Amino acid sequence: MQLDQATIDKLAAHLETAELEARDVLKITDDYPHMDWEDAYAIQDAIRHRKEARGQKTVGLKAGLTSFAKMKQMGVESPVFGFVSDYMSRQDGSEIQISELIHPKVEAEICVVTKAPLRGPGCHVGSVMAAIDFVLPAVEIIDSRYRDFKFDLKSVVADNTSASRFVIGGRSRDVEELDLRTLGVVLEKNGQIMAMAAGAAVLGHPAAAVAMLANHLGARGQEIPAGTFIMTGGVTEAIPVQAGDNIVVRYQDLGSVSMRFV
Ligand code: OOG
Ligand code: MG
Repeated sequence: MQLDQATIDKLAAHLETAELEARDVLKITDDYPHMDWEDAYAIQDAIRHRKEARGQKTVGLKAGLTSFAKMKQMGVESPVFGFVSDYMSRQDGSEIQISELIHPKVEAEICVVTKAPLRGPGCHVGSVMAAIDFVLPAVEIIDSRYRDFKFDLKSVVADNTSASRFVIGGRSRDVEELDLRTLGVVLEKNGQIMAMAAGAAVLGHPAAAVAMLANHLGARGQEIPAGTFIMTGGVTEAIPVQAGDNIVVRYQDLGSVSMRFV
């Protein structure tokens, strides 16, 4: 740790206020170039505590920057982890208010819900597959609080990995019915195909993102409890959206997820 608790709390308030007021800020490593990974996750944890103290429930965990397309788009080379809260959830087919956001982008994600706890170190695709209750599709709406989506990994971790909204839709399936690696995903904006990929785009296998998350938490003495909703990360690059845009993502064997930005 390089930062003291007062600075961690101050940066958490700074970033969470930017989120809640839909205002962009400069990346925090500009002012705190020596902050380390522990500081970055401590700031994210402090944001989570602020939300939970307000009664907002943490309803899922997310892995981000898990596909090559996303890493390339953002110019970074390792995954990051964050959380989603109840107030970020929107119904399939609903309208999403652009005025509450800064510069949103959509991401197509393959998600799982666990039926057994997962604890690293040593978690691998096999242990994750055994712990998956079911698979379901979701679209994440990310909205970095940093100006022009310009950040480094520590800044984005502190900013809860740009978490902002998410829409679960389609239909859930037992994991035995699917091949998560070849599961195809087509992302359309206003009827036009913008991007497509298969599950293997995510670290070779979406379950590998969950294993990484379990190992990351294990290193901090934490686990993924049974019954956790986990987003494994965008399979393609993220697509910017504006008011008036219609998004439909079609998932092989899992139906589709859609929303309209207003
Ligand atoms: C960071 C969050 C990335 C994903 O699925 O890759 C993410 C960002 O790109 O702003 O959620
Ligand atoms: Mg994401």
